[in-house]
Amino acid sequence: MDDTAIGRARVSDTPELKEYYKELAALDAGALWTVANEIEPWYPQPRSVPTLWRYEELRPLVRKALPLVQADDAGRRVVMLVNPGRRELSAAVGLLYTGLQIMGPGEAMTAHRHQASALRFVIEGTGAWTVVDGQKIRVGPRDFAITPNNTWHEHGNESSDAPVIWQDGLDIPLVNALDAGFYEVLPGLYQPVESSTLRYGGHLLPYGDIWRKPYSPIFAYPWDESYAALRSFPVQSPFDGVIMEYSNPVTGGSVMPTMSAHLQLLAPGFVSQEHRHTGSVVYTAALGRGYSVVDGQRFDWQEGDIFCVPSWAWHSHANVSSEDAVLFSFNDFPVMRSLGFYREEARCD
Ligand code: GTQ
Repeated sequence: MDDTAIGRARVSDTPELKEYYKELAALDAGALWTVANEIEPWYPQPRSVPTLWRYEELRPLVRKALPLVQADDAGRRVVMLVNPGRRELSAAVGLLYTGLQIMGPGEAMTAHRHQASALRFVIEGTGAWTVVDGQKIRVGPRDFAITPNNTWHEHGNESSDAPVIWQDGLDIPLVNALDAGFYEVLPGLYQPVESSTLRYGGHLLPYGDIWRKPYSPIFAYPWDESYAALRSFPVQSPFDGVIMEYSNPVTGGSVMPTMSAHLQLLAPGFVSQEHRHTGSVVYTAALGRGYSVVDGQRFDWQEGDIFCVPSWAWHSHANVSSEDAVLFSFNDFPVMRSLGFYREEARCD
């Protein structure tokens, strides 16, 4: 990986060249060899850095937002997680956004839709609901739900006593990097609820129906069933423990075209091997405690903590406690795979 090798750009500045670069700049042009090694690195060079956000530290500030801003003024009352390597972008890692949204008892947000896809992972509180394209979904702690792009959605908290805090995951930075963002507020502000039972929630295809949409018809994936499935599966990945992908049952693929999500069980005493891959991942400690090593940095995590793994960073996960540890995560692998950008490597030394 030698930038002085033939095949890399290795032109030294001279007074004539500097003059020449000025002439090019005046015409809104430039010489490729001045930037070639930077814009075509040997391997991915993310500016996002491995970061851990501790729930214990964030929670009081998330709760502080409740009386400070009206939900209707904020649109959504969310504390977003900003990667310290790239503060100018509202992204947690790579082109993924995440945040902690708080909804007070009895609160309801207005309906909107946008080009970005969204997913939710409930951290605490029992009264959360969301209406996605007319179907009302109720979610509790550790449940996972999706709001595919351009579906009308609104949400709230119907409990009478405690706030709900859930994690939002969106591909907003990806949509913006591609200059493809659109946003609409629903005329009338609230969707008529067609059904308070999820139409496809029983995993049954209604008579006469052929599902042709590019996302999963299952909008909510409850924790109890997901955790039970993880616990019953005997095969472990050396890198991830018992890991399962939330999937679209129609295709067997990811729940949405741009983002996928996983749940993984690290059994007591499990210490993974290291691997790296293209694509960015945001992890949430769903249950128990453990640690992950990302690019040589150790992050000890416990329930509610969120951390990220930038593209191509070596990482491993461990649970040295005597209880189960479960990580929820979401990623941009579907984008990487569909563009032919996905690569993975195990550490062999
Ligand atoms: O619920 O649609 O955290 O549009 C950020 C942007 C949540 C949402 C966020 C959004 C949403």
